[in-house]
Amino acid sequence: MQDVLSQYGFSESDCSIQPLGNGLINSTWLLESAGKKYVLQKINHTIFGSPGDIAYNIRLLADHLSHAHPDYLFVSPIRTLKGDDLVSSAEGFFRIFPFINNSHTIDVVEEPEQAYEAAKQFGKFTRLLSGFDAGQLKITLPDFHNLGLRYRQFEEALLNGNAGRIKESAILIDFIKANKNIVDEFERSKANLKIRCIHHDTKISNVLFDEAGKGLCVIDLDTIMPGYFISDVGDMMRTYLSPVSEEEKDLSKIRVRNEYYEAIEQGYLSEMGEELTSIEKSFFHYSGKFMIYMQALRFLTDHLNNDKYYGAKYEGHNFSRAGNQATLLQRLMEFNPG
Ligand code: GN1
Ligand code: MG
Repeated sequence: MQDVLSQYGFSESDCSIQPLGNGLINSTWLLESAGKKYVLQKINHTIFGSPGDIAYNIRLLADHLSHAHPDYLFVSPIRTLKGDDLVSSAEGFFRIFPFINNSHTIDVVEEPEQAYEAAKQFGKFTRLLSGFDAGQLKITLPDFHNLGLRYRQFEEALLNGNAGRIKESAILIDFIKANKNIVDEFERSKANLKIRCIHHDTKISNVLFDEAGKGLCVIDLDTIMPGYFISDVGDMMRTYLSPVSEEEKDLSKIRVRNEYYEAIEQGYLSEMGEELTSIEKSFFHYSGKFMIYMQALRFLTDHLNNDKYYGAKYEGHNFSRAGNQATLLQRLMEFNPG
């Protein structure tokens, strides 16, 4: 790490470094040096093929927002002594963000107000960038939320994946196939959805809160790309509606909570209500089905492909996550908002 730290003028002997957060893709640490806190992150280069594109996007947005909305808190990386946003070392690609004082993240939504605040922050982010041409952004993960492609990757895994796992997953595979209409609806909806600046990873731990519990800003900016609002609203439904996360193995605990659904809707529309067209609004409820189905599909596909994308902390981990998400989808399909 010394090689990386020295490029910022830090020395390993003066720094304390502790693991931070629980993201599945990148590695994150809290770095403390000379009484100041930072967030050090190693980008997963296997997944993000061009880390320089991420740095490019964040810089482009930071420059735009600092002119168009100077009061908006947008956390961009600190620069190295040479002025770079990103360090490439023998161990990979690293960057350092300032730690926002008196801020914290949460891992589980425990109050509807938290869902409201988070939804408001994600809505605000897209709204403030409505005057920015999303087409200028580099595509950091091609086809990230292309549900049609995700389905084709699933079909490919059924042909060439782990045969034993395919056999054991029959019930889940059938459930995914039986709900393929969600993919077809995506293909039909696209013509009606505007291309916007979308965060694409709106889990609650990607929002910073202040001490009073108000949302401060959004973080984890690597998947900001042109996209559809259903990605952000849907991922909030996926991760805020149920009292338990995708890691829960006791499926009886998975529920859809109406007050959280309303909080997402009110929070997001408090910012985006005037931005979304009425046709887009008609896809609001579909968002949740879209994202939960996609996550079930991605976890199941990865299980069939021997966990090569997400990794697994125990045997059958991605199978368990896929079953969790399938149950959540089932609960959402039974749910009537209001
Ligand atoms: C990954 O790394 P993390 O936890 O922010 C994934 C998301 C999934 C999520 C599921 C780049 O996000 O798309 O929804 O896991 N990010 C990538 O927990 O694949
Ligand atoms: Mg992420």
